Amino acid sequence: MSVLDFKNFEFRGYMGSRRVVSFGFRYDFGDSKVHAAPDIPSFLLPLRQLAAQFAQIEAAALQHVLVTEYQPGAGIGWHRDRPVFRTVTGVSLLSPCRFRLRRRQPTGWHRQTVLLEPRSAYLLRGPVREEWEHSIPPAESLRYSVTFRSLKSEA
Ligand SMILES: O=C(O)CCC(=O)C(=O)O
Repeated sequence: MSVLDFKNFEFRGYMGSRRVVSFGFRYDFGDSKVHAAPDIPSFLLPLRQLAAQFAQIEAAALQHVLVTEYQPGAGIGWHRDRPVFRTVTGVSLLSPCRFRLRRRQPTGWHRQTVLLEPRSAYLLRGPVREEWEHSIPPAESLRYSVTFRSLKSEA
């Protein structure tokens, strides 16, 4: 059995309510750079393979893996993923969540919500990646996500 070494998500001194663990690379909000992280554990490689097939990308290109734990009440605020990353594909586990999207329009925010059922996957690429922001409201029950990212610095 593998035990993941979750740490509270920290953003420039602010502690988020979710807990995260990174593999391959980790993003440091202090210097806005990616740094080496522990190797992707073998039990996550089959999931990375599936995510890569879903995203139609080589599995090896998904070099950054982030496992996030959302205890009840934990969510994630509006953001776009950092520009160092290219493709973002995620797998949603254990409980459903509302994946909210918004994009600024001259007349106000254009909003969409996608219901992510447990074991479903999503892909952020193109306008939904570059132009739309996303957020997840506080979880009602325990949820995990596994997000896989490729780096822009790679081919
Ligand atoms: O939990 C999720 O599926 C989304 C995670 C996310 O938006 C992020 O890590 O930037």
